[in-house]
Amino acid sequence: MNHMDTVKRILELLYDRGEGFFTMEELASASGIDRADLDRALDLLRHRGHALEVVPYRGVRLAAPVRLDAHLIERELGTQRVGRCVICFDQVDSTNDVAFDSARSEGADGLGVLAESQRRGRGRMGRRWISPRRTNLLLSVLLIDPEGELAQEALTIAAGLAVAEGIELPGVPEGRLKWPNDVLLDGRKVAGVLVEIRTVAEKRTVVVGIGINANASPPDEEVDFPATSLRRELGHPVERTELARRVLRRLDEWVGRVASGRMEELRTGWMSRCGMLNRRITVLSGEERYVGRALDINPLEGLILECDGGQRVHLPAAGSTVVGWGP
Ligand code: BT5
Repeated sequence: MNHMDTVKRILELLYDRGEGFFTMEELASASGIDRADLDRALDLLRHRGHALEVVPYRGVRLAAPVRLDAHLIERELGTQRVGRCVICFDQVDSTNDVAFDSARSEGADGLGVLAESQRRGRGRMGRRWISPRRTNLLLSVLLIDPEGELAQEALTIAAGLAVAEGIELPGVPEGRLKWPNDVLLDGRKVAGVLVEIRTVAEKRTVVVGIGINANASPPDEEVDFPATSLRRELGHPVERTELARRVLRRLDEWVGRVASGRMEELRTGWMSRCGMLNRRITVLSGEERYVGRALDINPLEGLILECDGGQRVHLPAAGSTVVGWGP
């Protein structure tokens, strides 16, 4: 085993032990190195940003919150496309931008970009995404789509479903989707999705950006819709590595469905988690305001609304926001 493999192995051992400690002797022997090499490997882990807690007579463990680490996320992930390669940053402007910037690299399709914080995290239509450092998941997945198989509308729904499934933990209420791009728990926003499309090196390139409030959410006065976090729902902190892995796996499945045109599965998935079907809602779409009953979703065309005047309209996800809903 080379030096880097040893460091990865030590990280795995520490991570898998969770809150438990490893004595130095035990850790050295489990990773097959001597004490001096172990000290060097632990220094390297610290250098990579992992906080270690060393307690006399007990040993060493990873301090919480565990820093997001590409190796721990990629390890035996088992996905076809999404997250085959992962990179983690401390701070970036926006993980969506980093993903687009990586699109020219060899084998970039499916790349997952995570960051501990963003300087300019964005939502749709110039809005901001707020997330304190090292608390939540800020994730972007790059998909190179030269054949145009991945429609923006469909991917937005797919990502919402992937998040709703990925955050399913005992004690968390069922994730509901607020069209087009929000995931709610008990009527409060826990995650948002931002799908962006650009042409890079003459290829259609899609980035699915996902922000999940794992351990913190902005106070009500900072957002235009009430927010929540998984921690708030559960009453205890949430480990982000496993959460990222679950979301990547679900996203892999849903992206696979979109790529192979299985839109009916998307529609069914959305219907089963939609909190607004048959309710009277108000939608701002572009400059227009529509009030009516949400009838259906078409994963390629958007929301089908029966307006109060009786006419039916298809509202595209891009540029639309639900601003109010009633019974
Ligand atoms: C979204 O936009 O909900 C999409 C958010 C996508 C964020 C991810 S993070 C990783 C990737 N990199 C990026 O730069 N972005 C993506 P929208 O529907 O426009 O909602 C934005 C609105 O949600 C804001 O105007 C606030 O009112 C509210 N908001 C901001 N931060 C929030 C948070 N952490 N939790 C809940 N609501 C929030």
